[in-house]
Amino acid sequence: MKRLLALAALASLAAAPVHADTWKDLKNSAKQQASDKAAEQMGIATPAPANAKVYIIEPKDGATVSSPVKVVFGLSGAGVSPAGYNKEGTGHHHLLIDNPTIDYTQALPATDQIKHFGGGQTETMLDLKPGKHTLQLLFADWKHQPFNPSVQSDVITITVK
Ligand SMILES: [Cu+2]
Repeated sequence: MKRLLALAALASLAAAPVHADTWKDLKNSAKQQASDKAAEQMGIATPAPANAKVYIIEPKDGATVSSPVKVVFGLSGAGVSPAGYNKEGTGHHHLLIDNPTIDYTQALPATDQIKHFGGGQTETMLDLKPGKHTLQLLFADWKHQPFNPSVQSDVITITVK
């Protein structure tokens, strides 16, 4: 009887390697999902990718432009992923219009002054009223929360005719 049990144990051990990778993958993906959920609920900031920089390629600071304004987003030292997709070293762009107040410990709300580009877009056409406006890029993680330290561009000022 003891011997049979030992044999059965051996047989299950022998069968194990076939499924080991799948099991490990399942376990890792379950672990990842749990930690993603915890990070989201607790508002844990993702460490900024080393050397990540965002900058506004277009329009130039001080430019006079007409609406809609083409805004082109520049990024180096990191990649772009759609929102909701937690891939290390990536995030998505947010455009801050006319200096909204930002809570860096929370997911960014979507407002008239805080535009999300969760599809992974790297440029946009922006409707702006005539007058002076400021623009700034803020790069944030998969859950729309700014990185720690935050990755943001200089503030530029433009005049819309
Ligand atoms: Cu977002």
